[in-house]
Amino acid sequence: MTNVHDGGLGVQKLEVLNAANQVQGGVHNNSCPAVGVKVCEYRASISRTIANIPEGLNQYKIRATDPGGKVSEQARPIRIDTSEPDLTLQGTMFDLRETELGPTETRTLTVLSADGVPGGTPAQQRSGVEKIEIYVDGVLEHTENQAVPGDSRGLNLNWTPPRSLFTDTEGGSQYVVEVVVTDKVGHEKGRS
Ligand SMILES: [Ca+2]
Repeated sequence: MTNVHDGGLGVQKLEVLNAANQVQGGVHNNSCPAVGVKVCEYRASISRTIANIPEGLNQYKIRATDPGGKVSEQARPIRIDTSEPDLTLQGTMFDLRETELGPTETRTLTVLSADGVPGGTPAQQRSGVEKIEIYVDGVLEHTENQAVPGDSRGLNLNWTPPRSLFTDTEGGSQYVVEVVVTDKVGHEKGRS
C-alpha cells in the first residue's frame, strides 16, 4: 500500500513498475475532484497484489504522475522467501548415530545453517536464519538465536551437551537428538 499526494494539480496517475519498467498495475486518470479549480490537492493510494514474484529481492517501484507530466518515483523493493533454510549436521555426535556413547564421553554437534547469501545477487536474498533449536528426546535443551542484524544471514553452532542429559551411565540407551532451524519468516527445517 502506498499513499501519495500532489499539492498542485493532483496525482493523475499512480503505477507499480517492475525492474524492467513494465507497468504491473495502477490507478490512472484521476482528476482534481473540484472541477474548474486549478490548484487543489488530490491524494491517491494503491494496494496491489502481484502474483508469481520469484524468490529473492525484486526491485519494484511506485511512479506518480501529475496532469502536467511531472513524475516522482520511489523504490519499493520486495523480498520473497518461500523456502526452508538449509541445514547440515557435522561432528562426532552426528557421526555417532548407531554406535555407543560411553559413560564419560562428550561429543560435539556442529550445526551449519543458511538462508540466502549475504551480499549475494538479488535472486539469492532470503530472510535469513532466526534460530537453531536442539531437542533431546523431544525436550528443548538449547536455543541459539541470530545475533547479527540483516537479511540472508546464516547461523552456525557447536553444541556440546552436558553429560547429565544422558542419564543411562552404561551407555546402552538410545537418545534422539533433533535439530530445528527456523528462518525469519517462520519456515522450519528439522533433522535428527
Ligand atoms: Ca527461507
